[in-house]
Formats: sequence, C-alpha cells, structure tokens
Amino acid sequence: MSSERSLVLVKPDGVARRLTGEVLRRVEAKGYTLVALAVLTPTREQLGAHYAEHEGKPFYEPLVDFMSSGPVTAAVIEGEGCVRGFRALAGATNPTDAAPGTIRGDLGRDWGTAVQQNIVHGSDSPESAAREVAIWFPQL
Ligand code: D4T
Repeated sequence: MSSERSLVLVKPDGVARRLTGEVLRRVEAKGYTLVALAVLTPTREQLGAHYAEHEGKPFYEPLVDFMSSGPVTAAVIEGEGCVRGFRALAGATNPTDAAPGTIRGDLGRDWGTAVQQNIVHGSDSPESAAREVAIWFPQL
C-alpha cells in the first residue's frame, strides 16, 4: 500500500473561474484519494515559504501578488505515483504549450499577465510534497 501524497492547489484564477470542481473531478476520476481540503486566501508569509526556491527571480513578486489575490483551494491527494501523476494531469507550466487533455491545456491560456496564471499547482517531488503539506496543512 502506497501512501505517496502530493499537495495540489487550485490557484486564485482557477477558483475565480469556478474550476475547483473540475480539477477535483479529474483527480478523483484518475483514482487518487482526497485526504484534506481547504479554501483559504494565503498570506504572503505562507507563500514565501511555499515558493522559497523562486525568491529573487523576476516573476517572484508578481507570483506572490497573484497567489495572495484571492482564495485558493488546497488539497492533499494520495495514491501510488500521485506526484508525477498529478503533474501529468496538470500539463506544462505554460498553458499555451500545455497539451490538450491536461488541465492547463484544456482550461488555461496566456492572459498577458506578468506571471503565468496556470490554474493549478502540484508538488514536483515526494520531498517537496512533504515540505508543502506541512506548510498548508500543519495539522496533518
Ligand atoms: P507550480 O509550482 O505553480 O505548480 O508551477 P510549476 O511547478 O509548473 O512551475 P514553477 O514552480 O517553475 O513556477 C511557479 C509558478 O511561477 C510561474 N512562472 C514560472 C512564471 O510566471 N514564469 C516563469 O518563467 C516560471 C518558471 C508559474 C508557476
């Protein structure tokens, strides 16, 4: 029995566009289990921890501005290979390049903003997932 977990965020653009249900539908249809779910507007401090690897990059401030601009839906999902599996569901970071059939490919586009508004975040490794779950769901 695997207990691999990933941290999934429906970003403010996705929540504002009423796509939380569509994202969670795809996660569940794939066969992953929802372990925890919350709707919240993240603080800049929380986002500083989450995006620590990007601090100092040109898109960092626009990224934190965007991610703190409204509510996000945070979820912990579980299942064998779910870190890589959710990244496959999400598609490429740039929604213009993301393949049709993926969340970003089907539902996202370039809006000409300073930071990509690409609907979802998914952890990029099991180690990142453990770090991110602790930031978003310290009770787990
Ligand atoms: P997240 O982390 O949000 O799941 O997205 P990715 O894993 O696909 O992408 P990332 O961490 O490299 O980037 C975080 C966030 O910043 C935006 N971004 C990124 C951007 O606007 N311009 C850029 O050049 C990069 C690299 C998109 C996602």
